[in-house]
Amino acid sequence: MSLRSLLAAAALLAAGPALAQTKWDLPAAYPATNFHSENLAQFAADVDKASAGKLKITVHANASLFKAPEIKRAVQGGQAQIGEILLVNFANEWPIFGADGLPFLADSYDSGMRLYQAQKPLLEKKLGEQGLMLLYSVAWPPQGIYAKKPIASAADLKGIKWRAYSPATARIAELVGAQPVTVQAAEFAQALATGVVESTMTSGATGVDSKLYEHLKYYYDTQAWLPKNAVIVNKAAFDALDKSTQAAVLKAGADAEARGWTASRKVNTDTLEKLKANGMQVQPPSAQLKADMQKVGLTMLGEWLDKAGPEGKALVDAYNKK
Ligand code: PCA
Repeated sequence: MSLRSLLAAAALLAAGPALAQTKWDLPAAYPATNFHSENLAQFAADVDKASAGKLKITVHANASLFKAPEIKRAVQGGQAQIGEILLVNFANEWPIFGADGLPFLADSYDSGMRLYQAQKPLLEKKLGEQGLMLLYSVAWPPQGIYAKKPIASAADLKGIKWRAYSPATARIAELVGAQPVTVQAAEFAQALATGVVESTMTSGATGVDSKLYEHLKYYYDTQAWLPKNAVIVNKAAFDALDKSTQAAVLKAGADAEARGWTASRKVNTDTLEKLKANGMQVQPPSAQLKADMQKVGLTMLGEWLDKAGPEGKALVDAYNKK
């Protein structure tokens, strides 16, 4: 072998691992400091390590690659190989995606986990039919009401400009006579600063992410529901990985799910403290406000059951049995 071909062979060998490297993009909708995004960063690092650098996943936080409602389609179409979605954003596509957005159906971490277990086989089947895989899913902290002025009952929400993030949160606004404006988390701070919206229902986590305390004074901890993010993978991209890399992704996903649910509980406590430290009044809802919101929840459950049909009824029955 000539020196030149030896050098060429050596160069090829050196390039070997690089040739075998796969790169995935992971669009996500929430800021890099949000606990879901931090969990994604840890997940990507775990996959990198467990695959010995064969799969590199780049997390694009804060809707920098795709806007929240576009992420699912991007992963389906293969523009991104993996992505994080808010399931309730897709309730109009299929009601089961919206089950964890129904007020007071599952309103604690324990019941939220039971609802997830009941939902999971259905989610896996539906996503499977769409060429997608459910890798893992983590609940946001419980949802409460943010407002500028004290809210003693739902009547105090009449006419208020209400930021919605999903079909269900827009429906709540309609039912209490508020004016819904759909604004995703990445644009929330600006919408609030410019007066496009003046109230919302979301978690303490998003309250801190978007510095809602700069404009809003009251938080009513209604603990109404715990919507979930889900990390979904393009099935063809997954199938193209070698077996050991596939195993690394699945293991890192399972670890991220367990880590995420634990983090969510802590974030709930920590962020409500941060809202207080930044001057917000964080209170339980009055009996009247709670009763009003429960009534809204019952109306919405009825509407949802009508839309979701036998599949929805089976889901609620399975959840109640767990
Ligand atoms: N934060 C997200 C969804 C649910 C939550 O707690 C948001 O407000 O957009």
